[in-house]
Amino acid sequence: MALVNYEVKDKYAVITINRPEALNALNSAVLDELSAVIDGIDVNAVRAVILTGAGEKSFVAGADIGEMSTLTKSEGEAFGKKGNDVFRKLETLPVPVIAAVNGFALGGGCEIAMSCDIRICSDNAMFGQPEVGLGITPGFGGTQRLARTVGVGMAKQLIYTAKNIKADEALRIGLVNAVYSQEELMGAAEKMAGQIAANAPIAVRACKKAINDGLQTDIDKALVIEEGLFGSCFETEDQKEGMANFLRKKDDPAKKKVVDFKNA
Ligand code: CO8
Repeated sequence: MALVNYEVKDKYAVITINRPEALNALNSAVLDELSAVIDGIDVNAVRAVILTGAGEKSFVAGADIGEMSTLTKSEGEAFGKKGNDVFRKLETLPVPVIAAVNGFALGGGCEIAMSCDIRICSDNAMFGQPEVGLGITPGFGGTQRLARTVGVGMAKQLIYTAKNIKADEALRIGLVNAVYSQEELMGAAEKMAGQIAANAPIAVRACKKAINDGLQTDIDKALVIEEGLFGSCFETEDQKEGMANFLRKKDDPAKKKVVDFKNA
């Protein structure tokens, strides 16, 4: 059975980490399969992606502690790089990725969620970076992305204390955007993916690139990045049709229609 399932649903897709007997812990085999699944996404057909975990209990309970327990220094570095490379692929995937966190998101689980554009979770979700309690640092980007996501002080508190937090606290500190019941979570993720997929895909992709690339540089360079991507939209059919539709609507509300963006 696949360790990572991939299902295309209309204009969005769902990736499910499928190792429920180990609470979807990330071993090398899972990371390899996830990497191959991400490589295989047709970002011209798929306009948004949802990442979730199999089973009722866990999104991803971390990197595989059994596999890590015997690593040498160089093997540890290589394992960290393997995870970082896969998570970076997810972060830089041209289309938005929504993490639907359906339970434990600990260590590498919290880290993979932070590589996604948007996080929503179920009310049984639990987040944390327990690594220092295991004698290691967060090694799949946690020391970098947690501070960028929730601020330096809160990130340091979570990482140094290794204390897990529940969904309501994750919402309070801005680690997730919304909390749903377990039953409602996937529906909410799919609704959001559908809303994203209904918008002009080239513009959505340009927004992701502008936000991600802009955050890595100073504001003056960031605004130049935005200007370039904004300008590039004017070469698209979707810009012409999107704006023409607005102007038609203004003239005559009866002409209002939902634009079927062509990704062109
Ligand atoms: N790795 C391997 N197996 C795991 C993991 C894990 N992270 N988490 C759970 N499992 C397995 C358990 O061993 C158990 O297997 P088995 O049935 O064969 O004994 C099965 O999943 C079910 O788990 P539990 O029986 O423990 O379930 P509970 O409901 O009692 O507890 C918990 C759930 C609280 C989530 C508990 O399983 C737990 O604490 N898991 C570990 C969580 C953790 O510490 N995660 C962080 C790991 S470190 C990490 O992610 C570092 C990332 C960067 C690595 C960089 C490398 C260089």
